[in-house]
Amino acid sequence: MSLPNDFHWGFATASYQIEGAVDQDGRGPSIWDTFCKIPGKIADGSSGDVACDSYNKTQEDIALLKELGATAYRFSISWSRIIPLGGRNDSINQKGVDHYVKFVDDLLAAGITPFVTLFHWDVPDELEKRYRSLLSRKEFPLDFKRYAGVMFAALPKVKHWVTLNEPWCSSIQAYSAGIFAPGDDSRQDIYPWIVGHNLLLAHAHAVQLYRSEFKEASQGEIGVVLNGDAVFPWDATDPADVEACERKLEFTIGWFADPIYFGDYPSSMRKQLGDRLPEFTAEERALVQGSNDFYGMNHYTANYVKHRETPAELNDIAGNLDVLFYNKRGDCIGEETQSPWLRPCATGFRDLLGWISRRYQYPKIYVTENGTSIKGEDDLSREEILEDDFRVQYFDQYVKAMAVASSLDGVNVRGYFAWSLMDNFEWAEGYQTRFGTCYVDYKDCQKRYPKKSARLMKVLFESMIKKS
Ligand code: PNW
Repeated sequence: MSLPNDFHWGFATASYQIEGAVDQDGRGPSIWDTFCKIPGKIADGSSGDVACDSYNKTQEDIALLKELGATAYRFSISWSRIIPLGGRNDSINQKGVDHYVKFVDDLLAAGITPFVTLFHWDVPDELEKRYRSLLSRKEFPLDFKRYAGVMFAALPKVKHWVTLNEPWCSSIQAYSAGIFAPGDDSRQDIYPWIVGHNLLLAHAHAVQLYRSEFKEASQGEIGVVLNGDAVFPWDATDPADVEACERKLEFTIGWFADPIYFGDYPSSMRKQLGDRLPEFTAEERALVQGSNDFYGMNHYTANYVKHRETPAELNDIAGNLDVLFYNKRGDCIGEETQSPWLRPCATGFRDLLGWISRRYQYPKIYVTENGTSIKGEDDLSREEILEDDFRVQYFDQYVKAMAVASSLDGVNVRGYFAWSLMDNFEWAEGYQTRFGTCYVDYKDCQKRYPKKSARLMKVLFESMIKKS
Protein backbone atom coordinates (compact mmCIF):
# COMPACT_ATOMS: atom_id res chain seq x y z
CA MET A 1 0.00 0.00 0.00
CA SER A 2 1.61 3.24 -1.06
CA LEU A 3 1.04 6.61 -2.73
CA PRO A 4 3.06 8.13 -5.62
CA ASN A 5 6.19 10.05 -4.64
CA ASP A 6 4.95 13.37 -6.03
CA PHE A 7 1.78 13.15 -3.95
CA HIS A 8 0.46 16.47 -2.56
CA TRP A 9 -1.04 16.41 0.90
CA GLY A 10 -2.25 19.08 3.24
CA PHE A 11 -5.32 20.79 4.59
CA ALA A 12 -8.28 22.68 3.15
CA THR A 13 -10.30 25.74 4.14
CA ALA A 14 -12.70 28.25 2.54
CA SER A 15 -12.74 32.04 2.64
CA TYR A 16 -16.05 32.72 4.37
CA GLN A 17 -15.47 29.96 6.90
CA ILE A 18 -12.12 31.26 8.17
CA GLU A 19 -11.27 34.80 7.06
CA GLY A 20 -13.51 37.07 9.12
CA ALA A 21 -12.53 40.71 8.46
CA VAL A 22 -15.74 41.20 6.50
CA ASP A 23 -15.44 44.99 6.44
CA GLN A 24 -11.71 45.20 5.99
CA ASP A 25 -9.78 46.59 3.00
CA GLY A 26 -12.82 47.28 0.85
CA ARG A 27 -14.48 43.85 0.84
CA GLY A 28 -18.10 43.93 -0.30
CA PRO A 29 -20.83 41.79 1.28
CA SER A 30 -21.51 38.28 -0.01
CA ILE A 31 -24.78 36.36 0.06
CA TRP A 32 -23.57 34.64 3.22
CA ASP A 33 -23.24 37.92 5.12
CA THR A 34 -26.85 38.62 4.27
CA PHE A 35 -28.06 35.09 4.93
CA CYS A 36 -26.50 34.93 8.40
CA LYS A 37 -28.55 37.95 9.43
CA ILE A 38 -31.84 36.11 8.87
CA PRO A 39 -32.99 34.86 12.29
CA GLY A 40 -33.02 31.07 12.57
CA LYS A 41 -30.79 30.33 9.59
CA ILE A 42 -27.59 29.65 11.56
CA ALA A 43 -27.85 27.23 14.48
CA ASP A 44 -26.04 29.40 17.03
CA GLY A 45 -27.07 32.71 15.46
CA SER A 46 -23.45 33.32 14.43
CA SER A 47 -21.82 34.46 11.19
CA GLY A 48 -18.42 34.61 9.50
CA ASP A 49 -17.85 38.19 10.71
CA VAL A 50 -14.80 37.18 12.75
CA ALA A 51 -14.50 33.42 12.22
CA CYS A 52 -10.82 32.38 12.62
CA ASP A 53 -9.66 35.88 11.64
CA SER A 54 -7.43 34.23 9.04
CA TYR A 55 -7.42 37.39 6.92
CA ASN A 56 -5.24 38.92 9.65
CA LYS A 57 -3.47 35.73 10.66
CA THR A 58 -1.94 34.54 7.41
CA GLN A 59 1.51 34.24 8.97
CA GLU A 60 0.12 32.11 11.78
CA ASP A 61 -1.72 29.86 9.36
CA ILE A 62 1.37 29.36 7.22
CA ALA A 63 3.49 28.62 10.29
CA LEU A 64 0.89 26.09 11.36
CA LEU A 65 0.91 24.38 7.96
CA LYS A 66 4.69 24.21 8.11
CA GLU A 67 4.70 22.85 11.62
CA LEU A 68 2.28 20.13 10.55
CA GLY A 69 4.46 19.22 7.58
CA ALA A 70 1.85 19.97 4.89
CA THR A 71 3.19 20.11 1.35
CA ALA A 72 0.05 21.80 -0.02
CA TYR A 73 -2.79 24.04 1.13
CA ARG A 74 -6.23 24.39 -0.44
CA PHE A 75 -7.93 27.72 0.29
CA SER A 76 -10.53 29.82 -1.48
CA ILE A 77 -10.62 33.41 -2.61
CA SER A 78 -13.37 35.75 -1.55
CA TRP A 79 -14.84 37.11 -4.80
CA SER A 80 -16.22 40.15 -2.99
CA ARG A 81 -12.75 41.14 -1.81
CA ILE A 82 -11.62 41.22 -5.45
CA ILE A 83 -14.68 42.80 -7.08
CA PRO A 84 -16.82 44.12 -4.22
CA LEU A 85 -19.91 44.50 -6.43
CA GLY A 86 -19.10 41.32 -8.33
CA GLY A 87 -19.96 42.19 -11.93
CA ARG A 88 -17.80 42.23 -15.03
CA ASN A 89 -18.04 46.02 -15.37
CA ASP A 90 -17.50 46.73 -11.68
CA SER A 91 -14.22 47.96 -10.29
CA ILE A 92 -11.43 45.84 -8.87
CA ASN A 93 -10.36 46.27 -5.27
CA GLN A 94 -6.57 46.22 -5.48
CA LYS A 95 -6.14 45.73 -1.71
CA GLY A 96 -8.06 42.50 -1.93
CA VAL A 97 -5.99 41.27 -4.86
CA ASP A 98 -2.75 42.22 -3.09
CA HIS A 99 -3.76 40.23 -0.04
CA TYR A 100 -3.91 36.98 -2.01
CA VAL A 101 -0.81 37.77 -4.06
CA LYS A 102 1.15 38.09 -0.85
CA PHE A 103 -0.46 35.04 0.67
CA VAL A 104 0.51 32.89 -2.32
CA ASP A 105 4.06 34.28 -2.28
CA ASP A 106 4.35 33.52 1.42
CA LEU A 107 3.02 29.99 0.98
CA LEU A 108 5.49 29.31 -1.82
CA ALA A 109 8.33 30.76 0.24
CA ALA A 110 7.39 28.28 2.98
CA GLY A 111 7.53 25.43 0.45
CA ILE A 112 3.76 24.90 0.43
CA THR A 113 1.95 24.42 -2.89
CA PRO A 114 -1.24 26.50 -3.18
CA PHE A 115 -4.42 24.88 -4.52
CA VAL A 116 -6.73 27.83 -5.10
CA THR A 117 -10.52 27.62 -5.22
CA LEU A 118 -12.19 30.57 -6.95
CA PHE A 119 -15.67 30.01 -5.61
CA HIS A 120 -16.67 28.38 -2.35
CA TRP A 121 -20.29 29.61 -2.21
CA ASP A 122 -19.75 33.28 -1.31
CA VAL A 123 -21.36 35.12 -4.25
CA PRO A 124 -21.10 38.93 -4.06
CA ASP A 125 -24.43 40.07 -2.64
CA GLU A 126 -24.91 42.72 -5.31
CA LEU A 127 -25.22 40.01 -7.97
CA GLU A 128 -28.05 38.46 -5.97
CA LYS A 129 -29.80 41.83 -5.94
CA ARG A 130 -29.14 42.55 -9.62
CA TYR A 131 -30.18 39.31 -11.23
CA ARG A 132 -30.59 36.64 -8.54
CA SER A 133 -27.01 35.46 -9.06
CA LEU A 134 -26.89 31.70 -9.70
CA LEU A 135 -30.32 31.75 -11.33
CA SER A 136 -29.10 33.79 -14.30
CA ARG A 137 -27.88 31.72 -17.24
CA LYS A 138 -26.84 34.84 -19.12
CA GLU A 139 -25.14 37.01 -16.50
CA PHE A 140 -23.66 34.78 -13.82
CA PRO A 141 -21.26 32.72 -15.96
CA LEU A 142 -19.82 35.85 -17.59
CA ASP A 143 -19.38 37.72 -14.30
CA PHE A 144 -17.66 34.67 -12.87
CA LYS A 145 -15.41 34.41 -15.91
CA ARG A 146 -14.27 38.00 -15.49
CA TYR A 147 -13.52 37.47 -11.79
CA ALA A 148 -11.62 34.27 -12.62
CA GLY A 149 -9.58 36.14 -15.24
CA VAL A 150 -8.57 38.79 -12.71
CA MET A 151 -7.23 36.07 -10.42
CA PHE A 152 -5.48 34.09 -13.16
CA ALA A 153 -3.66 37.29 -14.13
CA ALA A 154 -2.84 38.21 -10.53
CA LEU A 155 -1.58 34.78 -9.48
CA PRO A 156 0.60 33.39 -12.29
CA LYS A 157 2.53 31.25 -9.80
CA VAL A 158 -0.53 29.21 -8.90
CA LYS A 159 -0.49 25.90 -10.79
CA HIS A 160 -3.62 24.26 -9.38
CA TRP A 161 -6.94 26.01 -9.82
CA VAL A 162 -10.38 24.90 -8.69
CA THR A 163 -13.26 26.75 -10.33
CA LEU A 164 -16.14 25.81 -8.03
CA ASN A 165 -16.52 23.97 -4.77
CA GLU A 166 -19.40 21.48 -4.71
CA PRO A 167 -21.97 22.87 -7.14
CA TRP A 168 -24.31 20.19 -5.73
CA CYS A 169 -24.36 22.06 -2.41
CA SER A 170 -24.73 25.51 -4.00
CA SER A 171 -27.73 24.20 -5.80
CA ILE A 172 -29.45 21.65 -3.56
CA GLN A 173 -28.68 23.10 -0.13
CA ALA A 174 -29.59 26.62 -1.25
CA TYR A 175 -32.46 26.05 -3.70
CA SER A 176 -34.07 22.83 -2.47
CA ALA A 177 -33.27 22.46 1.23
CA GLY A 178 -33.11 26.24 1.64
CA ILE A 179 -30.48 25.92 4.37
CA PHE A 180 -27.63 27.65 2.50
CA ALA A 181 -27.53 31.20 1.12
CA PRO A 182 -29.56 32.63 -0.50
CA GLY A 183 -32.05 30.06 0.87
CA ASP A 184 -34.68 30.16 -1.86
CA ASP A 185 -36.79 26.99 -1.82
CA SER A 186 -39.75 28.55 -3.63
CA ARG A 187 -39.32 26.45 -6.79
CA GLN A 188 -37.74 23.17 -5.70
CA ASP A 189 -38.97 21.57 -8.91
CA ILE A 190 -36.79 23.69 -11.21
CA TYR A 191 -34.36 26.05 -9.46
CA PRO A 192 -31.83 23.41 -8.39
CA TRP A 193 -31.47 22.20 -11.99
CA ILE A 194 -31.22 25.71 -13.43
CA VAL A 195 -28.58 26.66 -10.87
CA GLY A 196 -26.61 23.47 -11.57
CA HIS A 197 -26.62 24.26 -15.27
CA ASN A 198 -25.47 27.83 -14.73
CA LEU A 199 -22.67 26.70 -12.46
CA LEU A 200 -21.46 24.26 -15.11
CA LEU A 201 -21.38 27.13 -17.60
CA ALA A 202 -19.52 29.37 -15.15
CA HIS A 203 -16.96 26.62 -14.57
CA ALA A 204 -16.54 26.00 -18.28
CA HIS A 205 -16.13 29.69 -19.18
CA ALA A 206 -13.38 30.06 -16.58
CA VAL A 207 -11.62 26.94 -17.87
CA GLN A 208 -11.82 28.13 -21.45
CA LEU A 209 -10.31 31.48 -20.47
CA TYR A 210 -7.57 29.82 -18.44
CA ARG A 211 -6.65 27.47 -21.25
CA SER A 212 -6.63 30.14 -23.93
CA GLU A 213 -4.71 32.83 -22.05
CA PHE A 214 -2.92 31.52 -18.97
CA LYS A 215 -2.33 27.79 -18.94
CA GLU A 216 0.63 27.67 -21.25
CA ALA A 217 2.60 30.37 -19.44
CA SER A 218 1.95 29.01 -15.95
CA GLN A 219 1.97 25.31 -16.86
CA GLY A 220 -0.96 24.89 -14.52
CA GLU A 221 -4.14 22.85 -14.36
CA ILE A 222 -7.79 23.56 -13.60
CA GLY A 223 -10.84 21.56 -12.57
CA VAL A 224 -14.03 21.51 -10.55
CA VAL A 225 -14.56 20.00 -7.10
CA LEU A 226 -17.56 17.69 -6.71
CA ASN A 227 -18.94 16.14 -3.54
CA GLY A 228 -20.41 12.68 -3.40
CA ASP A 229 -21.22 10.09 -0.77
CA ALA A 230 -20.56 6.39 -1.23
CA VAL A 231 -23.56 4.11 -1.70
CA PHE A 232 -24.49 0.59 -0.63
CA PRO A 233 -27.77 -1.13 -1.54
CA TRP A 234 -30.26 -1.40 1.31
CA ASP A 235 -30.93 -4.94 0.11
CA ALA A 236 -27.94 -6.22 -1.85
CA THR A 237 -30.04 -9.02 -3.34
CA ASP A 238 -32.60 -6.59 -4.79
CA PRO A 239 -31.60 -5.37 -8.26
CA ALA A 240 -33.84 -2.33 -7.79
CA ASP A 241 -31.74 -1.17 -4.81
CA VAL A 242 -28.52 -1.84 -6.71
CA GLU A 243 -29.85 0.29 -9.55
CA ALA A 244 -30.98 2.98 -7.11
CA CYS A 245 -27.37 3.20 -5.89
CA GLU A 246 -26.21 3.94 -9.42
CA ARG A 247 -28.97 6.51 -9.83
CA LYS A 248 -27.98 8.23 -6.58
CA LEU A 249 -24.41 8.62 -7.87
CA GLU A 250 -25.69 9.93 -11.19
CA PHE A 251 -27.90 12.52 -9.46
CA THR A 252 -25.02 13.81 -7.31
CA ILE A 253 -21.79 13.23 -9.22
CA GLY A 254 -22.95 12.45 -12.77
CA TRP A 255 -25.11 15.60 -12.77
CA PHE A 256 -21.89 17.62 -13.14
CA ALA A 257 -19.24 15.13 -14.17
CA ASP A 258 -21.20 13.57 -17.06
CA PRO A 259 -21.56 16.89 -18.92
CA ILE A 260 -17.89 17.62 -18.24
CA TYR A 261 -16.59 14.23 -19.38
CA PHE A 262 -19.32 13.10 -21.80
CA GLY A 263 -21.16 16.27 -22.88
CA ASP A 264 -24.60 15.65 -21.39
CA TYR A 265 -26.59 14.88 -18.24
CA PRO A 266 -27.09 11.25 -17.21
CA SER A 267 -30.09 9.66 -18.94
CA SER A 268 -31.53 8.69 -15.53
CA MET A 269 -31.82 12.39 -14.70
CA ARG A 270 -33.40 13.28 -18.03
CA LYS A 271 -35.86 10.43 -17.62
CA GLN A 272 -37.02 11.56 -14.20
CA LEU A 273 -36.80 15.34 -14.62
CA GLY A 274 -37.82 15.76 -18.25
CA ASP A 275 -37.67 19.34 -19.42
CA ARG A 276 -37.21 20.64 -15.90
CA LEU A 277 -33.55 19.77 -16.50
CA PRO A 278 -32.06 22.38 -18.86
CA GLU A 279 -30.81 21.31 -22.31
CA PHE A 280 -27.30 22.19 -23.43
CA THR A 281 -27.16 24.32 -26.56
CA ALA A 282 -24.52 23.10 -29.01
CA GLU A 283 -22.29 25.96 -27.98
CA GLU A 284 -22.66 25.26 -24.27
CA ARG A 285 -21.98 21.58 -24.78
CA ALA A 286 -18.77 22.32 -26.65
CA LEU A 287 -17.66 24.61 -23.85
CA VAL A 288 -18.46 22.19 -21.03
CA GLN A 289 -17.28 18.90 -22.51
CA GLY A 290 -13.65 18.19 -21.67
CA SER A 291 -13.38 21.08 -19.20
CA ASN A 292 -11.54 19.22 -16.41
CA ASP A 293 -7.76 18.80 -16.17
CA PHE A 294 -8.34 16.84 -12.96
CA TYR A 295 -11.23 15.59 -10.86
CA GLY A 296 -11.54 17.31 -7.46
CA MET A 297 -13.26 14.97 -5.02
CA ASN A 298 -14.82 16.00 -1.71
CA HIS A 299 -15.84 12.96 0.26
CA TYR A 300 -17.07 12.37 3.80
CA THR A 301 -19.57 9.56 4.24
CA ALA A 302 -21.67 6.69 2.90
CA ASN A 303 -25.32 5.61 2.90
CA TYR A 304 -27.56 2.67 2.28
CA VAL A 305 -29.88 3.33 -0.63
CA LYS A 306 -33.39 1.95 -1.09
CA HIS A 307 -35.45 2.40 -4.23
CA ARG A 308 -39.00 3.75 -4.00
CA GLU A 309 -42.01 2.10 -5.56
CA THR A 310 -44.03 5.30 -5.89
CA PRO A 311 -43.33 7.76 -8.73
CA ALA A 312 -40.81 10.52 -8.03
CA GLU A 313 -42.15 13.73 -6.49
CA LEU A 314 -41.56 17.06 -8.23
CA ASN A 315 -39.20 18.15 -5.46
CA ASP A 316 -37.17 14.92 -5.56
CA ILE A 317 -33.47 15.69 -5.90
CA ALA A 318 -31.89 12.28 -5.49
CA GLY A 319 -33.44 9.86 -8.01
CA ASN A 320 -36.56 8.54 -6.30
CA LEU A 321 -34.90 6.68 -3.46
CA ASP A 322 -34.38 6.73 0.29
CA VAL A 323 -31.02 7.38 1.87
CA LEU A 324 -30.54 5.46 5.11
CA PHE A 325 -27.97 4.73 7.79
CA TYR A 326 -29.22 1.14 8.22
CA ASN A 327 -29.63 -1.68 5.73
CA LYS A 328 -32.26 -4.40 5.54
CA ARG A 329 -30.30 -6.64 7.92
CA GLY A 330 -30.09 -3.84 10.47
CA ASP A 331 -26.36 -3.15 9.97
CA CYS A 332 -25.35 0.43 10.65
CA ILE A 333 -23.19 2.30 8.14
CA GLY A 334 -21.02 3.90 10.84
CA GLU A 335 -20.97 5.81 14.10
CA GLU A 336 -22.75 9.09 14.71
CA THR A 337 -20.83 12.36 14.46
CA GLN A 338 -21.88 15.94 15.23
CA SER A 339 -23.10 16.29 11.62
CA PRO A 340 -26.46 14.60 11.02
CA TRP A 341 -25.43 13.67 7.45
CA LEU A 342 -22.02 12.23 8.27
CA ARG A 343 -21.01 8.79 9.51
CA PRO A 344 -17.56 7.30 8.88
CA CYS A 345 -17.34 4.37 6.47
CA ALA A 346 -13.90 4.16 4.88
CA THR A 347 -14.64 1.16 2.66
CA GLY A 348 -17.06 3.42 0.81
CA PHE A 349 -14.18 5.76 -0.04
CA ARG A 350 -12.29 3.03 -1.89
CA ASP A 351 -15.48 2.04 -3.71
CA LEU A 352 -16.29 5.56 -4.79
CA LEU A 353 -12.74 6.30 -5.97
CA GLY A 354 -13.14 3.18 -8.13
CA TRP A 355 -16.57 4.18 -9.46
CA ILE A 356 -15.36 7.67 -10.48
CA SER A 357 -12.23 6.20 -12.07
CA ARG A 358 -14.07 3.58 -14.11
CA ARG A 359 -16.83 5.92 -15.24
CA TYR A 360 -14.57 8.80 -16.28
CA GLN A 361 -11.62 6.83 -17.70
CA TYR A 362 -9.25 7.09 -14.77
CA PRO A 363 -8.82 10.86 -14.45
CA LYS A 364 -6.20 12.37 -12.20
CA ILE A 365 -7.96 12.80 -8.84
CA TYR A 366 -7.26 15.20 -6.02
CA VAL A 367 -9.15 14.46 -2.83
CA THR A 368 -9.86 18.10 -2.08
CA GLU A 369 -11.75 17.47 1.19
CA ASN A 370 -12.15 14.61 3.63
CA GLY A 371 -12.75 14.77 7.35
CA THR A 372 -15.22 14.48 10.19
CA SER A 373 -16.87 16.26 13.07
CA ILE A 374 -17.17 14.49 16.43
CA LYS A 375 -20.37 14.07 18.42
CA GLY A 376 -20.36 16.45 21.37
CA GLU A 377 -16.85 17.76 20.67
CA ASP A 378 -17.86 21.36 21.33
CA ASP A 379 -19.03 20.47 24.85
CA LEU A 380 -15.58 19.29 25.92
CA SER A 381 -12.69 21.25 27.41
CA ARG A 382 -9.83 22.29 25.16
CA GLU A 383 -7.56 19.59 26.64
CA GLU A 384 -10.15 16.95 25.84
CA ILE A 385 -10.79 18.26 22.34
CA LEU A 386 -7.09 18.04 21.51
CA GLU A 387 -7.21 14.27 22.10
CA ASP A 388 -9.43 13.66 19.08
CA ASP A 389 -8.97 9.92 18.75
CA PHE A 390 -12.21 9.52 16.81
CA ARG A 391 -10.85 11.84 14.10
CA VAL A 392 -7.43 10.15 14.23
CA GLN A 393 -9.12 6.84 13.49
CA TYR A 394 -11.22 8.40 10.72
CA PHE A 395 -8.18 9.78 8.90
CA ASP A 396 -6.18 6.62 9.45
CA GLN A 397 -8.90 4.48 7.87
CA TYR A 398 -9.77 6.86 5.05
CA VAL A 399 -6.19 7.55 4.00
CA LYS A 400 -5.42 3.83 4.04
CA ALA A 401 -8.53 3.13 1.95
CA MET A 402 -7.28 5.72 -0.54
CA ALA A 403 -3.84 4.10 -0.63
CA VAL A 404 -5.48 0.73 -1.34
CA ALA A 405 -7.45 2.28 -4.22
CA SER A 406 -4.23 3.80 -5.54
CA SER A 407 -2.17 0.61 -5.21
CA LEU A 408 -4.69 -2.05 -6.17
CA ASP A 409 -7.49 -0.45 -8.18
CA GLY A 410 -5.52 1.70 -10.58
CA VAL A 411 -7.03 4.89 -9.18
CA ASN A 412 -4.88 7.86 -10.20
CA VAL A 413 -5.07 9.85 -6.98
CA ARG A 414 -2.39 12.54 -6.64
CA GLY A 415 -3.35 14.65 -3.69
CA TYR A 416 -5.28 14.72 -0.44
CA PHE A 417 -6.55 17.59 1.71
CA ALA A 418 -7.96 17.08 5.18
CA TRP A 419 -11.00 19.19 6.00
CA SER A 420 -10.09 21.26 7.78
CA LEU A 421 -6.89 22.98 8.84
CA MET A 422 -8.82 24.37 11.80
CA ASP A 423 -12.25 24.62 13.37
CA ASN A 424 -14.28 27.20 11.48
CA PHE A 425 -17.71 28.54 10.56
CA GLU A 426 -19.58 25.39 9.61
CA TRP A 427 -22.26 27.18 7.59
CA ALA A 428 -25.79 26.58 8.93
CA GLU A 429 -24.30 24.69 11.90
CA GLY A 430 -22.35 27.74 13.03
CA TYR A 431 -19.38 27.13 15.33
CA GLN A 432 -20.81 24.25 17.37
CA THR A 433 -19.69 21.71 14.81
CA ARG A 434 -15.92 21.51 14.64
CA PHE A 435 -14.21 19.98 11.61
CA GLY A 436 -10.74 21.23 12.48
CA THR A 437 -7.60 19.20 12.90
CA CYS A 438 -6.54 22.25 14.89
CA TYR A 439 -8.67 23.66 17.69
CA VAL A 440 -9.60 27.33 17.49
CA ASP A 441 -10.24 29.13 20.77
CA TYR A 442 -12.95 31.60 19.79
CA LYS A 443 -12.87 33.11 23.27
CA ASP A 444 -9.15 33.82 23.22
CA CYS A 445 -8.08 35.69 20.08
CA GLN A 446 -8.84 32.66 17.83
CA LYS A 447 -5.66 30.94 18.98
CA ARG A 448 -4.91 27.71 17.11
CA TYR A 449 -3.88 24.47 18.84
CA PRO A 450 -3.10 21.33 16.83
CA LYS A 451 -5.27 18.38 17.82
CA LYS A 452 -3.79 14.90 17.80
CA SER A 453 -5.22 14.34 14.30
CA ALA A 454 -3.30 17.32 12.88
CA ARG A 455 0.00 15.89 14.05
CA LEU A 456 -0.83 12.40 12.89
CA MET A 457 -1.20 13.48 9.29
CA LYS A 458 2.50 13.86 8.62
CA VAL A 459 3.29 10.47 10.12
CA LEU A 460 0.53 8.88 8.10
CA PHE A 461 1.59 10.37 4.77
CA GLU A 462 5.29 9.80 5.32
CA SER A 463 4.55 6.14 5.84
CA MET A 464 2.49 5.98 2.64
CA ILE A 465 4.31 8.10 0.08
CA LYS A 466 6.95 6.20 -1.88
CA LYS A 467 10.48 7.45 -1.39
CA SER A 468 12.67 7.91 -4.44
C1 PNW B 1 -18.38 20.55 2.53
N1 PNW B 1 -24.09 17.46 3.12
O1 PNW B 1 -19.73 20.79 2.59
C2 PNW B 1 -17.83 21.93 2.24
O2 PNW B 1 -17.07 22.01 1.08
C3 PNW B 1 -17.18 22.58 3.41
O3 PNW B 1 -17.22 23.97 3.24
C4 PNW B 1 -17.81 22.12 4.70
O4 PNW B 1 -17.37 22.81 5.82
C5 PNW B 1 -17.52 20.64 4.82
O5 PNW B 1 -17.97 19.93 3.70
C6 PNW B 1 -18.10 20.01 6.08
O6 PNW B 1 -19.49 20.12 6.07
C7 PNW B 1 -20.74 19.88 2.75
O7 PNW B 1 -25.04 17.86 3.85
C8 PNW B 1 -21.82 20.30 3.50
O8 PNW B 1 -24.13 16.35 2.54
C9 PNW B 1 -22.91 19.50 3.62
C10 PNW B 1 -22.95 18.26 2.98
C11 PNW B 1 -21.87 17.85 2.22
C12 PNW B 1 -20.76 18.67 2.11
